[in-house]
Amino acid sequence: MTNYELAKAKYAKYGIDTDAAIETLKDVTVSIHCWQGDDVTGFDSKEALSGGIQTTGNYPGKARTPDELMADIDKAFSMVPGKKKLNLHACYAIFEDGEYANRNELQPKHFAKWVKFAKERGMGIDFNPTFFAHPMVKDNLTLSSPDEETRKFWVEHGKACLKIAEYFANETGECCVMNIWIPDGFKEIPADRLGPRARFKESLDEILATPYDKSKVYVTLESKVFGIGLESYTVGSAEFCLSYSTKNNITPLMDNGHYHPTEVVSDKISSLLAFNEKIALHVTRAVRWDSDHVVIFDDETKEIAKEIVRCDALDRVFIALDYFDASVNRIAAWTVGARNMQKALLNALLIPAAELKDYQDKADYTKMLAISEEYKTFPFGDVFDEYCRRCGAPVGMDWIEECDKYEREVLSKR
Ligand code: RNT
Ligand code: ZN
Repeated sequence: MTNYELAKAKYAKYGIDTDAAIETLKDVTVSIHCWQGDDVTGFDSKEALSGGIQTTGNYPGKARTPDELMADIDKAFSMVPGKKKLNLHACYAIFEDGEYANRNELQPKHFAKWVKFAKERGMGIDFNPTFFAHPMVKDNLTLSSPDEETRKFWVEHGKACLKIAEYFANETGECCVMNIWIPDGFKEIPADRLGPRARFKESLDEILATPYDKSKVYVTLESKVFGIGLESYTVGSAEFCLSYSTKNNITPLMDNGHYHPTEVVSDKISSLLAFNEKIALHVTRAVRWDSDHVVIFDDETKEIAKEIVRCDALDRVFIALDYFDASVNRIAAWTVGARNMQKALLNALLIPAAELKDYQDKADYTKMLAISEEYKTFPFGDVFDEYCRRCGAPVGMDWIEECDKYEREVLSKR
C-alpha cells in the first residue's frame, strides 16, 4: 500500500473521504497577488512604496519588467497545486511604445498584455486600484482628502479601475473582484474624525455610481486598523468599511493583518457570512503588526480555512493572498504561502465538521475537544502529497530544488 492508500484508509475509518476532499479542493480558486514578485513596485511610477505599508529586505533577483514578473509568476504558479487566479494592482499597467497614462486615465488597453497572459493560462484576474506610491497622494490622503483636486483625481482612478475590472471579467469569462483599499490616515490624533470619513463615503458613492455589471464585477472594501506613520487614525476603519459595504451592497474584505493583535479573522467570518452573500479575505501573516509575512501553516490560517469549510462557504468567500517579503527568494515566498493556503483548505476538508457540530449542540464539549485534537496528528501530509500529484504540482520538498534551479539560471542573472 502507498502512503496515500494508508492515509485514505485511516480517514475512511472515520467516514472521511479523502478523494472527495481532493476533488472539492481542485475547484476552489485562490487569488495570488502579483505584488510579491517585485516588492509592490509596479511599472507606472517611480515613487517609493507609501501608504503605511512596507516591504523589508533586499533579496537579489527581483522582477524589474513585465516579462520578468510574468516569468516569475509562471514559475511560482507551476509549483502550487489548485485553481489560481491572478491578482493585479493598477500600478502594474503595461505601457508600450513610450506611451504613459496617469492613474486617473488608465484604460483597459494598458492591461491587454495581462489579459493575454491570463487567457493563455485559463486564469481569471482580480484587480485593485492603487491609492498609494503616487505624487497625487497628498499628506497621506486620497479619497478622503479635503483638497478637492486630489479627491477627484482618486475618484477618477476608482472609476477607471471599475472599467478595467469589467474588461477583465469579459475577457477571461471569470468574475473580477475589485478591491478598494485606501491608506488614508493620520500619525497625529486628529481634530476631526468625521470629515475624512464623510469625504471617503462621498468618494466611494461617486466611484460606484459608474455603471458596471454586478454579476461580473464584485467590488470589495478592505478595512484597516493602522499603518506605519499613520498610527492614530485610519479613515477606512473596520466599522466604516463594514457599514459602507452592508449599506451599499458591496462585499466586505477582511485582511487578517488589519486588526488588533488579539482579534482573529477566523472568528469574524461567520458574522459576515450571516449578513452577506459573498465576503472576501486577504490572507496574510501578521507578526506583531500588519507585517505581511509569508503565510505559514499556522493555527490561524488553519482556523480561517476551517471556518470557510464548516460554514459551507467555499463558493461565498473570495480567498486572496496578500503579503510581500523581500528578505527571501520571492518565488519561494509566493510558493510557500500559496501551498500553505492550499494545505489549510485541504486540512479543513478532512475534518468531520458535521460530527463536531453535533457534539457542540449536544454540549458534549469533551468529545468535541478530544476528537478535534486527535485529527491534528492524522496523516494529512500524505493526502496533501497526493493532491499535489493529482494537480501535477511538485510533491513535498521537490519544488525547492526547482526553485533553486530557477534562482541559479534566471534570478541570479538579473
Ligand atoms: C494594505 C492592504 C492592501 C495592500 C495591497 C498591496 O495594508 O493590505 O491590501 O497590501 O493592496
Ligand atoms: Zn490586504
